[in-house]
Amino acid sequence: MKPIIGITTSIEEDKAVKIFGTYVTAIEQSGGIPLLIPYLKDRENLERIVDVCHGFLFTGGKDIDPSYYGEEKKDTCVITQPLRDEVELRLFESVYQSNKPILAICRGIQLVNIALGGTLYQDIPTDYQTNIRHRQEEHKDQPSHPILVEKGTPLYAMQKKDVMTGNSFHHQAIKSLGKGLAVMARAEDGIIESVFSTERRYLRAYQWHPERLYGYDDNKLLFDDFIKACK
Ligand SMILES: [Mn+2]
Repeated sequence: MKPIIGITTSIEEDKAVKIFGTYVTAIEQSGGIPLLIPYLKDRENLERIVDVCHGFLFTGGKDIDPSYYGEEKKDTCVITQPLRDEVELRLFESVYQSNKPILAICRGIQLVNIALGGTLYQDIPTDYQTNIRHRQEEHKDQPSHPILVEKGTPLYAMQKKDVMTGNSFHHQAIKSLGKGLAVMARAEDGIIESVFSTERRYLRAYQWHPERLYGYDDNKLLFDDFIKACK
């Protein structure tokens, strides 16, 4: 039976629900049934979605309000979406408790880290010394900076290589790690590009967008591996 995968969406100021179709396609291509999760006010409704789905994809998007990790919002922090923050953090809490598989991408890795008590660099160009452009000028479907995979991690077991090519369109990144998270990969400047949970069945998070890089390395494997874990 194909697993149903709950996908978080961007909840805009005007209440519009948006998502890049690339996430939906990637889930379907790897054998899952995508189900978009809108803004739900009622906690019990969200709980029912957690019951129904077999796995969850936390997607990319705008910055998360720094008050969730105890910091004042700096001017460099871009737009925040209070409704989305509220839904996703509540959803994460419930999914994490359920021990169902989690895949998190871009904003997703940041959300997972914050939900588990970690912090972020609010703006890499001003808060971190680096020569790497984490907000690439190349097209989103093109790779830009290398991803250094750490040996002995699930990502290494999957890819069997030390270096992958990643795309990069983030201006924030993990500063201190959340509870139970371990690093799987970094950029050459030390910025964390991937983590996994040592305390849960399956929680893998990537700062780059594998769903847009199927022609490079085996990025599709990251989705195949997730769907396999959801069965
Ligand atoms: Mn990057």
